[in-house]
Amino acid sequence: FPNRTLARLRAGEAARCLWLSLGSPALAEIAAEQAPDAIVLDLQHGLWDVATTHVALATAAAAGVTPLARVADKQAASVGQALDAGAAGVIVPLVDTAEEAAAAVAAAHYPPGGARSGGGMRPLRDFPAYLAASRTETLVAVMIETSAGLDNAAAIARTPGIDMLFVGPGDLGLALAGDGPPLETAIAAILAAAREAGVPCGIFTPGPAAARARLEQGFQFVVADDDIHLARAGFAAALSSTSES
Ligand code: 3PY
Ligand code: MG
Repeated sequence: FPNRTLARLRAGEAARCLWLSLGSPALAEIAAEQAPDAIVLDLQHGLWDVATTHVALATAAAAGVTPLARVADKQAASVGQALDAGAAGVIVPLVDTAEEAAAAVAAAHYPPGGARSGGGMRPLRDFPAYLAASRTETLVAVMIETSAGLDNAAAIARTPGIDMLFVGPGDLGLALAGDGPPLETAIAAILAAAREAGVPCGIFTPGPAAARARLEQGFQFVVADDDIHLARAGFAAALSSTSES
């Protein structure tokens, strides 16, 4: 807090994140030094544990970069743990219905608006200040990446307290393979549902070219790159440019 990414989204501006899966606080420090709007720790598929998550989120916050977590699942405990660790917002995967979206909002906010439990080393350092800031500065994004989520995208987008829809093209592609609309048709429908509700829409993008294209399409939050892709591409390019033949 303050949440630079949420401020940009609320102002109708775009935000770019760096997505980190490899579980390295050192890599988070290097990423934060590049001054993205946000870093996202992937707690669903990444290599993060509780201790490395705490360090990486603090490193980002100290650099003025919004520390976000894509949480492991849509359970309230997963949302609360990420926020207690210092995340200024959560990206909740696999949200199917408006009820689940409302549950994600409730999990991220303290009473009376929500049901988050008070505790944790970071919130408790100065709880009155944290409590006040958390009410306006906590970002709640829900992922649309299932057939049900696609069907319910309009209702999910209208759920009070949702700050952003975030498309997961990987899982959405898996869900729609075989039957269902083409992936790009589904993605466009989710973007339209978000716009109709006046809610920003983000999408996972595999690198800068895809990120630029999605920004031009009207998405407001994109992944400029992620550590797995960058490491593979960087190492492969280095080896190929030093090969003998
Ligand atoms: C997806 O594409 O399914 C994602 O969850 C992106 O991280
Ligand atoms: Mg996914």
